[in-house]
Parts: sequence; structure tokens; C-alpha cells
Amino acid sequence: MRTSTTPSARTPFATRLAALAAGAATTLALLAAGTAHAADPPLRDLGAAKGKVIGTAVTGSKLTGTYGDIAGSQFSSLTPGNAMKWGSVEPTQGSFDWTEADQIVAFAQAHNQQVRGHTLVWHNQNPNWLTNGNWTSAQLSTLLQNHISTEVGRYKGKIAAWDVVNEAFDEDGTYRPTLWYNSLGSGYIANAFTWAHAADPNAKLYINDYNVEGVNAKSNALYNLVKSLKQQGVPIDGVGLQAHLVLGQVPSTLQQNIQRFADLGVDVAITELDIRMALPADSAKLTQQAADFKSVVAACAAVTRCVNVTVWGFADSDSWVPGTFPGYGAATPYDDNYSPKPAYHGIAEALGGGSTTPPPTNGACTATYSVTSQWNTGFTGQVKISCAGASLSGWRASWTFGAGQQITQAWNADCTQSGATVTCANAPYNGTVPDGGSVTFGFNGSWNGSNPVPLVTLG
Ligand code: G2I
Repeated sequence: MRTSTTPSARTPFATRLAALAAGAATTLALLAAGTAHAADPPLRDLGAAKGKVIGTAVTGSKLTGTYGDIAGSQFSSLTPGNAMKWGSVEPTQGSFDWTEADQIVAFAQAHNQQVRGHTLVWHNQNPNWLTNGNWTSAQLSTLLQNHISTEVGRYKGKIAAWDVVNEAFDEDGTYRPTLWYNSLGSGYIANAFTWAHAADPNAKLYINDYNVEGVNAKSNALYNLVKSLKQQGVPIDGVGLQAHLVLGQVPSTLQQNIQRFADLGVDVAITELDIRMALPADSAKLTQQAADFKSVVAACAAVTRCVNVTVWGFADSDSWVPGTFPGYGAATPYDDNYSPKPAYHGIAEALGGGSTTPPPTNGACTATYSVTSQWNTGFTGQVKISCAGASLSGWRASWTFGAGQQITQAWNADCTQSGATVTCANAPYNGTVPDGGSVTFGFNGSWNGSNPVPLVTLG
């Protein structure tokens, strides 16, 4: 099943790349740009073309219907939002519940997605039996080793990356005084990586934190730790920057910070991106949010070793923000009803997609292609020809389909298709496009796999 706006996730990769390449073609004079954001390639395909994995946090029970369609088609990585935390998987000592975690892993495998395991060692969402116990250091260390071995071992070969240690630092760069640190000292961190590596030598092992996106005291402490772990030969592969950000406050040092971690010889991932705003949202805030999402994704795109951008829930209705910051929300790329927001297009643009239509410039006529509806195998599209400072008397619009689409019917134009090339000439009654006016024609077509928007040439 797929929604009317999400191209399939199952298109062969080569076809997707071909479609991307076609979408990136440029046209000459009397030109036109493709729009129809809804039919742009999915984020996972845009990311793949840039060597980036695009992920979302998910809740297992929601992975059906529209939520499942979007999660499966737009993203190439899933992170269980809560399902793999210790409190979820071992609510009673020795009694395990892997139901939701297994469900998410199975969904990811069915949709050709990676899984980021989250998280093995944290001070939150631990089971009560653990936090209420009165353990010696030796006992606590053994419990932690067993937990890591059990969970990482269960999913051996199925998890691309683990957030091994989560939120180890306070804001001033000192170690957070958690049950782990207080009992075991900072050595618990190196041990956790060593144990995780033993349980799945192929999983990439990350340390993950928030408020470490820019260069600051906390990220400096993280940097120094990662450097020291690398020097000691501890098996750490990556640094996760959570990126729970506030509207208009993307740190100016984000890219520089990503780069300095990369230069230590580790991968970097944006692991929990969301950008909250004071409610209610309005168009100015949503526009700012789109720019903010775009700049975060662009910073990752600019650094080769930044390998993954994951949003912490893709829809506003699935976000932790309103529950934690009363009066704030609208922090994700989709609204409460699963419609893409400007933020979605900001992400797409940072990945090379999401072209916008330039308004007609003086002395030019432009043609804008859009998909107005789309279903399993078919779609309806339209081309609008607008003139400003010029006019047309008799027109021809042509384009090349990038993914095997086929026109089946047209109206308000005389259209022919030869191979991938479509040519549409005016009908007898709409050949004139006056200065300041427009003409629109429509068509039905078939598609399979993906339905990228072509660029239209006007002549
Ligand atoms: O707090 C935001 C994130 C910060 N970084 C680590 C992440 O693991 C963390 O995720 C959030 C989840 O998105 C929330 O869903 O972690 C929260 C707990 O610290 C999660 O909230 C919990 C609620 O507190 C529980 O009441 C609820 O039962 O979610 C649980 C499951 O819905």
C-alpha cells in the first residue's frame, strides 16, 4: 500500500538514480521548472544520491496505514523511539519483552532500511528493578555487561549502528552523575563499547548526546573523550548529535563541529533532529523552520563522514516535544495529519531535491509541471504556462519522463508521446497566452515505481 503522495520504496536503485539524474537536468531559455513537491523523489532517494541515510524515530504500533507508508517510503533508517531501551526490553529482571523492537526490525528489513539501535546505556527509562536495586559496583558492572551482550547479541547482524552510551555529560562538560558514573566511574563508557563490539563486531558503535551540535563546553568534553577513546583503541565508530533544536537557533558552528569529530576518524550522525517553535505555528515560523531544517541537513551533507540524518518522529502528532515543553511543538517535517510541511521541503532541498518554481520574470513565459493527484498506477498532471512581459501565439510544451511514465489521455492540448518524450501543442482555442495571463492543460498518465517531476521546455 502507498499513499497518494509517496513514491514506492521498492524502485530499483538504478531506476531511482536515473530518475534523479533526469530531474536534475536543466533547460534553456523559455524554460520552465518542475514543481509538484508531492511527487519529488522520497527523502531516502535524495539522501542516497548524496551518500546519506535519512532516518526517523518510530513507534512500532503505529507502523500501518499512512504512518507506515511514510515511514517505509521516505526513510532509509529507523530508530525505535523507546522500544529498545532497557526499561522496555526487561521490565522485570530476567523477563524480556522484545515485541516492539522485533516489530520495528522486521518492518525495516521489509522496507530495505537500516536500524539504529537506541540506546544501551542511559540514565533514563531504566527498569525500576534496576534503579531501585542496591547494587555493588561489581554487580552493576555485571548487570550492564549482561544487558549489552543480550540485547546486541539478539540483534547481531540486524543493527547498522548502536547508540551505546547516551547523554554521558552535563552542560558544563563534566560527567553526568548517573547511576553508572557514580558507581563505576567514567570507565563504564569504554567497557560498554568493548562489550557491544564483542556482541556484534559489525555494528557501528556511537556515543550520543544533546546540546553538542555546536562548539561549546559540552561538545568539547565529548570531543576530548572520543579522542581519548580512539587513542586507547576502544571500538567507537561514531558520534551522534541529537539536535533537539529551537526555531532560529541552529548553531553557527554546526558544520565545523561535525567536521572536527569526523577528523578524529569517526562517523557522525544527526540522530534525533527536531526543531520546536512556540505554538501556534504560523507561516513565518514554518518558513524559518524550513530554513533551519535545510541548514542542518546541508551541514551534514557537506561533511563526507556525516552519514545519517534522523528526525525524532516525522510527524508533529508523534513528537515528544509538546509533552515536555508545554506551549511548544510543531517540531517535525510533517503536520498532525501527515502532510509534509515546509520543513520537509527544506530537507529535500538540502539534499538536492524540492525544486521551487521561479516566478515568471519580465519578458518570459514559463511552464510549470505538477502532479495534482496520484494513485497506485496512475496520476493526473497539469502544465501551467504563464507569461509576464511577453506573450505566446501558438505554443508547444515538451518534456522527457524520467521513470517510464506514459501519458494515457490529455485535455486542453494535443499531446503525443514517443518513447519517453512528450510533446503537447495548443488546442485550437487556447494558442494565445497573453502578457500577464496563463493557460493550463491536463493529462492522465501511468507510473510504476516512482513518478519524478520532469522539466518542461516551452517553444
Ligand atoms: O527526550 C527526547 C529524547 C532525548 N534523547 C534520547 C531519547 O531517547 C529521548 O526520547 C524520548 C522519547 O521520544 C519519548 O517518547 O525519551 C522520552 C523519555 O525520556 C520518551 O518519553 C516517554 C514518556 O516519558 C513516557 O511517559 C512514555 O511512557 O515515552 C514513553 C513511551 O511513550
